[in-house]
Amino acid sequence: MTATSSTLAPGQGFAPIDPKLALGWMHTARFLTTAAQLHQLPPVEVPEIAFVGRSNAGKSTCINTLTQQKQLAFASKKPGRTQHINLFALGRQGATDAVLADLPGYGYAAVSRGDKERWQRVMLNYLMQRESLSAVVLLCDPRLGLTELDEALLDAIRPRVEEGLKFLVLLTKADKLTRSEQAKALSIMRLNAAGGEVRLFSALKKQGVDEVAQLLWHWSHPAQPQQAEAAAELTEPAAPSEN
Ligand SMILES: Nc1nc2c(ncn2[C@@H]2O[C@H](COP(=O)(O)OP(=O)(O)O)[C@@H](O)[C@H]2O)c(=O)[nH]1
Ligand SMILES: [Mg+2]
Repeated sequence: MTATSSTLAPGQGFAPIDPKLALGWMHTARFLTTAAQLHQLPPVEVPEIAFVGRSNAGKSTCINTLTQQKQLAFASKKPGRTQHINLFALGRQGATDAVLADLPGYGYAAVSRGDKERWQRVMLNYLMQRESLSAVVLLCDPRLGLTELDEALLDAIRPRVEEGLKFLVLLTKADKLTRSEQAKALSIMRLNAAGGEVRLFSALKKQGVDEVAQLLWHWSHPAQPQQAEAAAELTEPAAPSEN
């Protein structure tokens, strides 16, 4: 069984942690607050991980699967909340150590043009200005590929990715692709997700769940992997000296 050792891409440099720890951490997610505008969101002192993607990409299903809670992201479906940014706290009660942000899905055909433009503005403002934002997870149905709005989002976050914002593209509904289609979708997306991670995800088959939980855990607990890396370096042979 190699699920744990194969979970992280080569070169990522994370010491694997017990997937149960990461999944247990994700399971602590609870509703924190909701806001229609960036300035209505409370400041957050811990890493914030935003989930974004076009409507129907599988975002609610992904959040519910990762947190192992049937209803969590569907809270966003309550009337009046679909156009909101919803925050969920992670970590032990009273010791929140990260926040998930569920952003409005974009591109939904039945929405008026004015509403679409407002959502886009809220989303782009959030992605460009939110101080606590430390990671973005972009959900993409690989059968549709990146849409114009996905591309606009990539353009908006690119400068922040260059400054250290973590970025992950999840290719959702992977169960609908054959193995060779999965491999093709991965390599195409790796070309487009400059500097970001790309993973296959299936809520139906639970594909990628452990892996993504571990990645988000590492991103939100940067001190631990550094310690693990430092420990690993001590056991590596020293670089050759000049003379
Ligand atoms: N086959 C399959 N269908 C999925 C998966 N994830 C989501 N879906 C379906 O895709 C549709 C949209 O999912 P939803 O999570 O509501 O998308 P959202 O609009 O991005 O929040 C629903 O019918 C889901 O059942 C998956 O991993 N596999
Ligand atoms: Mg949804």
